[in-house]
Amino acid sequence: MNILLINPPNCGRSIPEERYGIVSLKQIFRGEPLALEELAGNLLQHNVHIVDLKANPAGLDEILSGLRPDIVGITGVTCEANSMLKIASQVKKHCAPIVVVGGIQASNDPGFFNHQDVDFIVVGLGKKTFADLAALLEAGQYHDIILPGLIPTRPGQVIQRPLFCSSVGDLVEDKPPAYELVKKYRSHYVLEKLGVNMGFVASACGCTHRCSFCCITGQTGGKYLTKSIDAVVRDIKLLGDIPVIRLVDANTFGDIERAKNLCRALVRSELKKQYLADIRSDTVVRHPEMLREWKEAGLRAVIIGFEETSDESLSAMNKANKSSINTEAISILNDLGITIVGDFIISPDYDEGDFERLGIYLDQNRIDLPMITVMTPLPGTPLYQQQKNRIVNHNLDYYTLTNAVTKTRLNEKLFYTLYAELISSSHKNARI
Ligand code: B12
Ligand code: SF4
Repeated sequence: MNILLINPPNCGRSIPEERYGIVSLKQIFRGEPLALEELAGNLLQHNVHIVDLKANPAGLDEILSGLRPDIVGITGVTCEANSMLKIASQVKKHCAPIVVVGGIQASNDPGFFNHQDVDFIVVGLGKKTFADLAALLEAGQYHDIILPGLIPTRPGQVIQRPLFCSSVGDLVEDKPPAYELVKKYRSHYVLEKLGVNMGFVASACGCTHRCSFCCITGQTGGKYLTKSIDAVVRDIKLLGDIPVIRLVDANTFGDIERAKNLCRALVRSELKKQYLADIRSDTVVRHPEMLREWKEAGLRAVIIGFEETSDESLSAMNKANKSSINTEAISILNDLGITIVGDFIISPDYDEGDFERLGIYLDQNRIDLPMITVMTPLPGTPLYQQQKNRIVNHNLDYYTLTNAVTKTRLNEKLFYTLYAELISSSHKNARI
């Protein structure tokens, strides 16, 4: 079968830019489409291609001029959902392939893709399901296909998210990501602050926590699934001489014994890479000795969801963490010399005092690169259930986490002005 896997272009719209000319809040990140490389790794018996429209926005027309795919797979996050449908429509017009969508938005809000230009929606990790689907289609079976997490579309009818949890078998870890399929785009995948190439490796999927705003739960049904240490080391080796590895897991340190073993395996393998990985602040506080070992193994930076500065706000998000723990983690990481990328979430309910309070916190605590987003009720999350009646902007193009889609308490222009000022002042000494 000819299989084409598509990464949508950088998209997402910006209210502050469109309404107030504030351009500094729009974010453009770079990185390889690991989801598609993982899927492709289990499809190599087919003629499989990846087109990365973030790296080459004209890439779809170019590849379609020489290829008639039998199956098209499209990935995407929430702000890319409308673009995914546009791409589906474009490929359907071109050669009527079977169109399959998957990824974080499809997993959390599959109903959005119940559309005439989409044939199947995949909820969850999908690496096994997609390969099994391709095999059935190749054998000529187009109907009555039942596979874990697979939803055939029925436009006009209501479809339900299946009660499905991914399992460790869905990682299909014996089939590594097909990194070679994005070779021609590799020069685009740079860590801009350092100007060095960065490769992505998934070592674990999902998270057992239940933060109300977070869409990760939808990916595995709340399970934490880990790859074997050997598979992680193998994937890092496959990236060759790329110096910086971003472990893209929602939490690389969700199983402490495994995290220690992974660290020791990295040292033993003498890979000499630098690593960026996500961790919770309570893990840092409970296991500083593990972080010290990881620092020796090459851990350059950690990404931590601090989210808010008060226990009350953390509790309202069901973060299961404390402000004092966040502060202690910052101090431990500063002492260890590990760079901190710190995620914070401002609420559309923020007033001037709230912006000031966060600004003071960021002045007083050394977070090397604060990443500040706006609380967004992403479809499929508990926060969405709480806030759905307050949403004033339903266009998913704006669900970039840098727009307020519920009404701001402050005058909207003032809200975005203070948001932009906070980012600008907190990034003055930013480094990674
Ligand atoms: C790496 C990453 C990126 C990369 C993506 C590289 C790319 N695709 O080009 C970059 C840096 C570019 C990026 C950008 C953004 N990101 Co990002 N990113 C991540 C991160 C850290 C890891 C994703 C990943 O690679 N996982 C590993 C792969 C293997 O897992 P996966 O993506 O879930 O894919 C598996 C399954 O879902 C499934 N699957 C996926 N697609 C498909 C398709 C088909 C057909 C099938 C069958 C299956 C399938 O198969 C895969 C293998 O099992 C996640 C957080 C996290 N830990 O998940 C945030 C995350 C996905 N990003 C997020 C956001 C918000 C963004 C931005 C909007 C940020 C911004 N404001 O600009 C932009 C979006 C791009 C844009 N502006 O248009 C949010 C998404 C929330 C949401 N629901 O929308 C997340 C969850 C982080 C968060 N804060 O919560 N991101
Ligand atoms: S925000 Fe982090 S800790 Fe909370 S559920 Fe999401 S991945 Fe887990």
